[in-house]
Amino acid sequence: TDAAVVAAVDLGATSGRVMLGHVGRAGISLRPVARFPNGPIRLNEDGHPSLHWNIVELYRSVLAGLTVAAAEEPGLASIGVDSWAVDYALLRQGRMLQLPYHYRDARTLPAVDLTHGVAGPAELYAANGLQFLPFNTLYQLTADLTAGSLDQADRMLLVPDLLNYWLTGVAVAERTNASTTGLLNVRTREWDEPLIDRLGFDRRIFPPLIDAGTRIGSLLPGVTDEIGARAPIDVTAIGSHDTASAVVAVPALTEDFAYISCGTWGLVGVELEGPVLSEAGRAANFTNEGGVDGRVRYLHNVMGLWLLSESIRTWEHAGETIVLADLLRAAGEVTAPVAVFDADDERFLAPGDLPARIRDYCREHDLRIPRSNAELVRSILESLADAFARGVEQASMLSGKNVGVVHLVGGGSQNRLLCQLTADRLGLPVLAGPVEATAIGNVLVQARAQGLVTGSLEELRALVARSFVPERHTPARTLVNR
Ligand code: LRH
Repeated sequence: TDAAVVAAVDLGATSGRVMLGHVGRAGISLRPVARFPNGPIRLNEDGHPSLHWNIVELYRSVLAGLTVAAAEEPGLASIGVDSWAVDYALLRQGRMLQLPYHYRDARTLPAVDLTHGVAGPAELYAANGLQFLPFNTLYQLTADLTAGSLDQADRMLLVPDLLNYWLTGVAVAERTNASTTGLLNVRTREWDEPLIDRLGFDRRIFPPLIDAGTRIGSLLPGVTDEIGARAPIDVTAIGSHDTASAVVAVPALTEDFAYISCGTWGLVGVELEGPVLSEAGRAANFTNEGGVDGRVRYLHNVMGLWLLSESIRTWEHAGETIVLADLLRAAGEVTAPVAVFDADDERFLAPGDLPARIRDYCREHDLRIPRSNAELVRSILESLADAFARGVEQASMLSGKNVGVVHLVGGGSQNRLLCQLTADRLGLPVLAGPVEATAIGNVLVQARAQGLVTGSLEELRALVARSFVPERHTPARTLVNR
């Protein structure tokens, strides 16, 4: 045959999906077979609220999606799993010890200081090349260590690795996602054992590393049976960090591109052949995450559509009925100048009343306080566009890479206002889409592993550009004054 069918399991922090991907020389097509919500579940821990992922329910949704996939495509060749980064489960003899924590849980705040008491930020950056985010896995593991829960564990599996383990029985760590732990050495891309030892973790809990494109195993008989497949299906390692898969599917046709992968987070940066470990890059909080084919994702985390979704959740919780399309239209019609706030401010990280925190920020910084939902949304979009533009400019300056075009992929690419505001602030064209970049990147790396497409990331991207033509946002002639 000249077309392979593979299934991409793509789990985001607000929703998950299972997609069937057909890939051949002619192009790629995607078909969603299941979509399901995801979000934190609040539990009580000894009088303290704690935030977790309902990973078992997620796994049930994944199996239900794979059941549909197997029924629709009896020839399904392979499955690949990606998710948000940094979060993990602890296991003992294959048994999960507790529900994974959500990276927005507050337990990491004291853990950051504890960790930095052992290894300071500059030293960590030299070892792992990662931007500082209070929820990087190494801080979470320090929290587990202090809580005593690490003693019992003999394995740590990041979320996609955990699902792969449940699907196949094989426990491995895929490198792109492992690079977000802070425990992978940025030069060797191996577990940094001296650092692991110093932080007091047991080396043996970290599974063997594998690269995207490697076959992990095949579905366990029980799983094959449960999803109604006729024969065991391969599970293939893909860029299991969702952002790594999204960057694979950036439909770039030239070298001079930057990307913004915009979903819950806005990941803004460039792709490089090697890391940049400069002090200026550390000060700007730029990260060197591992990409597919050994590339480096040199990027910065911007708070992203979380600002919008958490505001909407707040309003709905207060009894308002929100229609997203109407809200965005009203935001587009706001003519009064709105506040541009720092979308990176850490106060926006935790769940809860976001509009109140934005208003507080504006009050503290003598900015105009948004007076309606529409003004607040406009303020969010202007602030995101501003942060995106700064991110692209910094990525280019810090890496020396020339940027002539910006690709905005992921859910945010559907937000025309956001794309246009970003183009205006940058004075560069913004090419929007594909929306499902992450699933496409997941599908492509599986298809390449199955031998159905060949070539470099550049060739894969050309294939994406042919199948999903992006929408062009040309910058307004007058540059916005920042
Ligand atoms: C985006 C993402 C991002 C990480 C964050 C935890 O979904 O993976 O790259 O920083 O979630």
